[in-house]
Amino acid sequence: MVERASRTTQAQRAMRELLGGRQLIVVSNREPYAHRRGRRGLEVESPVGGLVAALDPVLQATGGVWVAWGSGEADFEVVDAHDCIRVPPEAPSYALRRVRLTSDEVEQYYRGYANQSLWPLFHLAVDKARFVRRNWTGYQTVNRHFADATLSMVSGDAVVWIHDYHLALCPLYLRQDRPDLFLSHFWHIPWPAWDVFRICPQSAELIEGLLANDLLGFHLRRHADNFLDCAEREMGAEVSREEGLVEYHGRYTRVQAFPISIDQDRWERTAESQECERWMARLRHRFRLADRSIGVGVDRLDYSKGIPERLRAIEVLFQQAPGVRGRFVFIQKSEPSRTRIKAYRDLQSHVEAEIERINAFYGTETWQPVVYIPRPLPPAGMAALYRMADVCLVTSLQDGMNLVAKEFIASQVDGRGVLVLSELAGAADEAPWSLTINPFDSESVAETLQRALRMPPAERRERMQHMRGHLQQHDIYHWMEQHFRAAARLLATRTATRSVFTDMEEIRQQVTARDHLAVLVDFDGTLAPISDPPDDANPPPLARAVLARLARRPRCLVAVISDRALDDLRQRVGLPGVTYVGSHGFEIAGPGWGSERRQAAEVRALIAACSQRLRSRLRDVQGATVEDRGLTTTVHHRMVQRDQVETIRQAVLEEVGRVPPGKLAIRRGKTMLEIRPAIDWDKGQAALWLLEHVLGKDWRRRCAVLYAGDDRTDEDAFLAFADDGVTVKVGASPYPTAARYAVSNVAELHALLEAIWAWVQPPVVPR
Ligand code: GDG
Repeated sequence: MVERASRTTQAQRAMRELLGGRQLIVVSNREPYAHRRGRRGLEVESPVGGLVAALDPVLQATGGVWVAWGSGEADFEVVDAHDCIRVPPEAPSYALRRVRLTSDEVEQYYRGYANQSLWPLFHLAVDKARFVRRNWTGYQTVNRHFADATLSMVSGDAVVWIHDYHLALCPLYLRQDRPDLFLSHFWHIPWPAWDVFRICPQSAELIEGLLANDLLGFHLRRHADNFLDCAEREMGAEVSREEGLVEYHGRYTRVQAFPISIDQDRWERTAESQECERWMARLRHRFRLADRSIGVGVDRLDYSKGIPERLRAIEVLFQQAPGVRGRFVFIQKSEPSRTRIKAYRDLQSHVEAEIERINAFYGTETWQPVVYIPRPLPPAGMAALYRMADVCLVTSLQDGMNLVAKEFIASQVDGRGVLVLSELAGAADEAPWSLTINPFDSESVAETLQRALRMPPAERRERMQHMRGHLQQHDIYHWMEQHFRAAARLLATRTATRSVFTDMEEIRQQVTARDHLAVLVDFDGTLAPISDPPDDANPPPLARAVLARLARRPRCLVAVISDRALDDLRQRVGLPGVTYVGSHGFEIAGPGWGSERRQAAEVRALIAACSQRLRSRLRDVQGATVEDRGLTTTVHHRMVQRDQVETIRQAVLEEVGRVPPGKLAIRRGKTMLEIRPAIDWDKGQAALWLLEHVLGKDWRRRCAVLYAGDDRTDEDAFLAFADDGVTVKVGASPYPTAARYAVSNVAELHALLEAIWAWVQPPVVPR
């Protein structure tokens, strides 16, 4: 329990720090607590979803506000005159502001526009999408209600975090009233390509609404890219794909991917509990599972989850492999969802009829092939299903992420289950250790199921171990921290960047204020002019000279930080006394303590071994190339025949599989697979590590810092020193920068370094 508490506390602390005293307001359609009239009088219900589980403790710590539709039938019996109630009921610590909606509004905004226009269109179920003017009007009205409710709760400086496709217009309405608010929005479903999106008659209005945000998050980079495309084509907005930035009417929106996750720790503990074991025994007995292999599917009953397609594949399995009959039971856990919409009612009857048909046709006296559980199960019951499963089958036809896949991984404490995962679900991008399928191809899904059922225990365990390692590092708290860090970075860009030369006196005071001085500079574009080819880049003699003088001064730490490899960097600068930070901070060597970070050395060795083995394994695959860059290795398959790509993928998985879990990650590109260290590390973190390593934990008290850089990767360092460093952006910025000062070019930076030298050089002592 200790570990769990500390994970939550850690996240709470990080969030509080990143908010920097600002008020946090979360806005979502669903509320974290609903009041209902039950048998025992008023009852409070909390939805089981991951978002509430993650954000509730944060709001409890920061004491913010949650704005949501008051959907419980007794919700407005318990609120105050402002429609607010303090929650959680047992220890009130933040305000829940409930939005009142009439039944017509719910019909038009929620059931109508959100769930019968946007949801189907964005999940490529174009034939199910209906666009009714009345629903659109209702959507606008309700988005205004949400904006008004939010505005009524703002006090001072606030960070507003809006959720999902129900509230696309809310940011615009907020912005119109309060241009100064920091608005962030997370979109939980996919964003389709422009050709699909433009089917929506209100496409321009939706984009305009979302471009009022400062930060817009999607699960995946490709969803973010689709949005950027739409913003460019639909609105003629200025888009930088590389930076993930849109400029529209003089405002910037950063568009970024943040793959959502689950409270891994909570699921794991539930799965390990005795209550879960009791549930496993109960389910085994109740459904006569005996020692049969078990398959599990868990979904809201939604057409995007591919449940009929899944049942079809199971039937094909029984036909393809008659030996499986009697020995395999598939459990489908699905609570009906959105039942007031016809498409959902039709789906429900269809799924029920299919299950009945399969059971009648294939079942025997003693064996029911498919078990359907529509009634609610408590968390321990859900964890029991996941834990006892030999296979979890996720067949989404389109899915933003899919949390079920992650819940299964977290609950697999015995490591015996196999995840069979649709490549059309966002989760597939993060789970190279699953068996991926195309849910539209029932034959091959059935074959994959067979493969999963036959998979040797050692391979199952190994695959599961890798997936669990990844999930441990990428849980819901990691997701939130990433989000808040991005927000903090953007908030820092709001302070206007000033030219160095108008503020020389202020800078002088800052760099001379402490005993020690750290001069940290990026290489390409900062110390050395950008050159093409990059191989020609070298610092001009004057820049080298001033850096050398600074490096010789006592109590002055001079470091050059770059994405170049350490040796390359050292060679180009070639000055003694300078610390070199290469590969974005993975490798660091300083005078007198010249050693790279242990982690980097270890990873480098692992990657080198992987590359070597891959080279020899892929020797006969025509067109495959392995490019070893030291800390990353890329296997290119652009020139490889299609039927050979799977061989390459398998080889990469196996080779990375030899490495202890949690050390290396695989990134899948369109025509390549990249193997890289599974660690979050950037120039900011590297610089902080360096200062602490050289000067000790209390370095902030003892050392003034100047950090200069010219590109996006330097923004992390600008943020790291936002409060008390002199941060200098070199060159014009195509995006808002977190640096406090700017110089126009490399030469101006050198002039600044000369000025600093003049301020800090030891006075000449007369003889
Ligand atoms: C949207 C996006 C994205 C399902 N059936 C039952 C049940 N569940 C729980 C699961 C899981 C949750 O519902 C479903 O989460 P998903 O992520 O799979 O799907 P959506 O509801 O469509 O969520 C999705 C997500 O937002 C987060 O951003 O991943 O892509 O579509 O937690 O356990 N829970 C219980 N009984 C059920 O029958 N108790």
